[in-house]
Amino acid sequence: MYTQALNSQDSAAHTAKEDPQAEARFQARIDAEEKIEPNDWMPAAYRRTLTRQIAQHAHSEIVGMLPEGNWITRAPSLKRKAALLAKVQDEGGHGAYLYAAAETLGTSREEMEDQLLSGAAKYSSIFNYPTLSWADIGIIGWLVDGAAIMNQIPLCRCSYGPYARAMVRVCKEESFHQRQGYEIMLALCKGTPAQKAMAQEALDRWWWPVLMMFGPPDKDSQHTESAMRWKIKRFTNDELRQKFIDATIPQGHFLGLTFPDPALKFNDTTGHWDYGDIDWVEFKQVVAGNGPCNRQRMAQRRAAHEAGGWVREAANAYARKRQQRAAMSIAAE
Ligand code: FAQ
Repeated sequence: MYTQALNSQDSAAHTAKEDPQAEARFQARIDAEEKIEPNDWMPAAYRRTLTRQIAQHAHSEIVGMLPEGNWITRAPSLKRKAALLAKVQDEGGHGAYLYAAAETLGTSREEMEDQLLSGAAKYSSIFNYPTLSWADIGIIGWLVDGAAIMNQIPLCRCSYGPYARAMVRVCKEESFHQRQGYEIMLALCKGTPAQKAMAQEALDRWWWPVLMMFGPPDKDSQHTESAMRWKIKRFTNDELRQKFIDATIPQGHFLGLTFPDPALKFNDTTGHWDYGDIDWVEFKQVVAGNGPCNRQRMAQRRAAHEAGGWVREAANAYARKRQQRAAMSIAAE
């Protein structure tokens, strides 16, 4: 998407030598809300943190196809199947834009894929939970996409141009995903007592893991301070989590559902919903690879990568053939 316009890896723009004056000019551009583009000078740490965040985001979209993909063959109607197929394809597309945006920072897609498949790279904790019932598909759209939108709308104003631009389209698609999820929940909650119970049971399992999507509390977040200074992040993890909770509680109450948090209470003084303690030990376990589905997800990704080997070989052979033909026609001129 962008890489054809880039300077080579060893260009002056890419190898950002630490230089206080250049850093001050860079920060001034950020403070003036200018976008940083791939060939611009940037501090090595800015490049590193963006590559990390965008790659993790891309991996999340790709691994995130698995829990919902699990239900495509079991969707309860043709309409639901068509919508779910389209949604899962959209997530694959988001992964592709994000890998392209990360490549502009100098790391190849192959390297990023290797990091995912070797277990060296992270992806969102939420995709390590199982989808046990059809209501889980409603919950993923309503809450997981809802949390993703809350986090990604501010990323449309991220200082790095390619990431910000990719986010604009991603957010449009995520908002369709969120609405289709909420509509599934509405249908279940207006349905039979068994359907309503299925919706409640799904909310009980997913609520706390969804709150973990926003990352560790601010006091434990390693990257927030620098990411805010560089205007990669516009809000802290806790700020976004609170915004999400405030927006979501009334939606859940409209469905007639109860959130599995006895401490949840509207605070008239702050104007926000107070909530109970998140189990950060569980979060750390899931991120460390010990969640309910981590091993299954990675096994599925590795198998898909191996099964797609012939496509990569064919694409490379075709690219070589085109290059040879182009070289021959130049030689013949
Ligand atoms: N899971 O210092 P911070 C979606 C890691 S897309 C796993 O606070 P930061 C679409 C973090 O990477 C969902 N790891 O980090 C969809 C860091 O590790 P490192 C993904 C997590 O970057 C819907 C360490 O903890 N969205 O759902 C998590 O400033 C439906 C310290 O944390 C994005 O990636 C976590 N939940 O803030 C697809 C959005 N949280 O690298 C299919 C972009 C934190 O130092 C179906 N990313 N960590 O080893 C971000 O906004 C940020 O990266 C945060 C974390 C907010 C996720």
